[in-house]
Amino acid sequence: MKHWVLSGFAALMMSGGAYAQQNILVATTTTATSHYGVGADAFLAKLTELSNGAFTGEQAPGGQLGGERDLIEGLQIGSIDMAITSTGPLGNFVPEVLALDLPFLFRDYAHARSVLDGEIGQEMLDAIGQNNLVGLAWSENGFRHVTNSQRPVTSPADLEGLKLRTMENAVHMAAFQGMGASPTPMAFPEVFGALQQGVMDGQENPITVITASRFWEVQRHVTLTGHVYSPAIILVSPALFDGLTDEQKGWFYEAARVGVAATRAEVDRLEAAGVALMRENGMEVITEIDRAPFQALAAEAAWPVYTDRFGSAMIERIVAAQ
Ligand code: EAX
Repeated sequence: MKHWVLSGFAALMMSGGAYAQQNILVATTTTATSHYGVGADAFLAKLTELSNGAFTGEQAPGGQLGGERDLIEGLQIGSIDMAITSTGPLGNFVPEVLALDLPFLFRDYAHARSVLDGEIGQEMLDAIGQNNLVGLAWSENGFRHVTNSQRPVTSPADLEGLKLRTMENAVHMAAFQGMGASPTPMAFPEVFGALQQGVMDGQENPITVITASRFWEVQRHVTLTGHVYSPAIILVSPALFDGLTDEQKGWFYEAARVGVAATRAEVDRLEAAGVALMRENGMEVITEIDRAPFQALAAEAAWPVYTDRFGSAMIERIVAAQ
């Protein structure tokens, strides 16, 4: 005779939800103390507080539940509760979100945060909500910079022939093709090993990720190209979220805002302290470059990947936003 064991989630549903305790796993690809990690901890602490302990949780950091594409798929089928992920692979699921991944689009952090916290960000969350995912709030990864093991990069010519890992993102790949690199998409949990073994020469990520991942162990050169702003998002599985009461959903949204604030504070801290930290750990950091040639080549190659499909109205709205 078979014994059927109810998962925690099924048991919660059958007991009527409100009285049972539920433990939630928040998956990330970065470390437990990274910018996502502090956001996950702040989110969970607030959720537990608001729910009087009905919801507890912990992190599943470091890619232990998979790369970001795997996490999104898991959310859709209900095998993953929650994730904090960059938009890297998200455009493969919700194509209109690719607008946010265009190189040289956001001017600075204030611009990106105000767009994501405003009407445009809400429209994008709604689009995500129509694709079997629930986006609670826009979080942050940061402006991305190129690192590599071969040479200092000061012009697009220096990227030529570099085997450069990109995220699994059509816009990013086109941008690096345009700038002359040989881009290869790869899931984040494989990146450190690929750099270590020389399968890849370089990669690009924000200071948050470069420092949390200790890329100085496998990369010597960093150039603050700031070629693209990398949004992040706090996602929940509809399998979990759709079973909640409106009050419970409200707790999740409120806790997500607290999580975002914690992550952005950590991004700000590392924007201020990160260059010194990278140098202390042996990296050669180039902070000043002429970005114009990078911008021209990246935008020419990458923007049509989005505009050919969706036109330029959204881009114009983002550029016009204060
Ligand atoms: O979201 O894949 C990447 O390079 C991301 O920036 C990383 O997973 C954090």
